[in-house]
Amino acid sequence: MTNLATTTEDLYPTRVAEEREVIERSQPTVWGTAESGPFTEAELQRHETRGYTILDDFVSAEEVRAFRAELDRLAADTALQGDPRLITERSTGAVRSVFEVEKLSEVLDALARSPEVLDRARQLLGSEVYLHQTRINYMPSFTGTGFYWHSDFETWHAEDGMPTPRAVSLSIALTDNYPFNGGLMVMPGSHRDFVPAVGATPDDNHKESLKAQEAGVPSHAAITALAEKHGIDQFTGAAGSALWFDSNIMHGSGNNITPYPRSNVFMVFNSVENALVEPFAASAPRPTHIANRDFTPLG
Ligand code: 6CS
Ligand code: FE
Repeated sequence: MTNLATTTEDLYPTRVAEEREVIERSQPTVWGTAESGPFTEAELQRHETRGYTILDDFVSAEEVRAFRAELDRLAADTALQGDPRLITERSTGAVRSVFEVEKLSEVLDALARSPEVLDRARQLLGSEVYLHQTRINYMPSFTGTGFYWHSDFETWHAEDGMPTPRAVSLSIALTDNYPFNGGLMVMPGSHRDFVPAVGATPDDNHKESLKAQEAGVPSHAAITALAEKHGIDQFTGAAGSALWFDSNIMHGSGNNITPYPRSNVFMVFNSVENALVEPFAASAPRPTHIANRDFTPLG
């Protein structure tokens, strides 16, 4: 059995010494077909082109209430104090994110395995899937800080050893997403451009990057070129709406100074044919609560 780490070619070199050309994505965005799941042909074509799909009323008001109750329960759970899965806001100490929620909440575990979710992830990725990462983002009111422009796949490739962008994220809004309360911005079509980042990954980078990302962030020049080429869309939607987005789409969110929190549950599905190997640009793999290494297909 050859050691995958040495034979998996690095198709997307990043965290390099100096600025490099954008790498054209060599993999599809949609791997399945209209026959293989709930997305229609038209929806799949738009997802292939834009790199994201918005589904209004993806979960019911009742489910939103149940997920919000879990969000509040986890944020208040004293047993989670000091747990590495709980990330606080640098400025206020307020809860910013909780990771690995499928292991902390039966309600959210059931959501990840529900046909509405699982069949769509399988269809987009054209294979069995497993959970690479899950988190709840609180984006609290008044002091919630956002996430600077980045590609998730750039981080997952560099720090988690994800070979190709054959992964998709689902973000379900648990509060109303307005344009003004730290809503997610995406550059439609940018998922087809891989932007190599400049600068080596610090050891234990995740200890800082989950509060504010420094390594792996594209340069102003790269962001400007990408924004000129693709434009910027803002994801707004009522609580219960869902955003499916490609692992490599350039996205970010602003701070939230309004009285309205912008909370969401975030689940990342990776193809079982894209299982993690050794990190491509980091000294050690990240902990499994951030990058799951149990590739058993989700059922
Ligand atoms: O490092 C990560 O895996 C996380 N960081 C961000 C900003 N988005 C994706 C992911 O949750
Ligand atoms: Fe992200």
